[in-house]
Amino acid sequence: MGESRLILALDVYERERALKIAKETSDYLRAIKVNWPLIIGSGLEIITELKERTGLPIIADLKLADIPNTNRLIAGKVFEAGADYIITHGFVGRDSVRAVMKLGKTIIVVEMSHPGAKEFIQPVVDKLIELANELEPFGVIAPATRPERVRYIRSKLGPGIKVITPGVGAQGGSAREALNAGADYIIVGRAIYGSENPREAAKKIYEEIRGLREWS
Ligand code: OMP
Repeated sequence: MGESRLILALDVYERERALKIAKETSDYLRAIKVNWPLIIGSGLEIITELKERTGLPIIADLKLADIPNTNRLIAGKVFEAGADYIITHGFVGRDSVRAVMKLGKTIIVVEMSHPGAKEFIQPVVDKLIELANELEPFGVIAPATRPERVRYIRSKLGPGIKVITPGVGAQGGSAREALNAGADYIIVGRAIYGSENPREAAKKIYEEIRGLREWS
């Protein structure tokens, strides 16, 4: 990925709106993350189209959590559409994660950003970190809403594995704090696409974090 450390979560339904926002903000982005809302609203081809129009890498955030064969069937089509990375859950086990990793670059969810993540995910974070260290994916997801957890996860994780943190802005997390805690990239959705001027919103975050040092 290029120089910026900002990833846009493009969680809108409509193709036209998605393409417009992507075009307006692309100068400030490292990658675009596509989740179910956009895929359901605009079809899988939106991945191909966003990639062609912006030249940016596309992260398909499907949070896969199925048996290896189903994960493989889904991931195959999504990589074929042009996705550069897929986000998958780790709690389903090594075999399910390996099925995705065989097909392309993978990001494993280690700890989620919402309050409910404390119920079931946080108690098994050490095991998910262990899984990531063993399988060596491109990166892991950690919560920008809890910088102390980002710091903990970074400290236990192999240096070659990127830490990617959603939860900045609408969920209350700070871009600067997440990066200072060891995140490599931040994910921002509503604070950009929901703003009056998405380009200005992206630029503001880009400029806020530009001077912070790279961790890995
Ligand atoms: P905003 O809260 O609007 O900035 O969007 C955050 C984006 O990151 C959404 O696409 C979420 O689905 C995603 N996300 C989280 O918010 N929390 C997580 O723990 C994991 C993700 C993700 O995997 O990207």
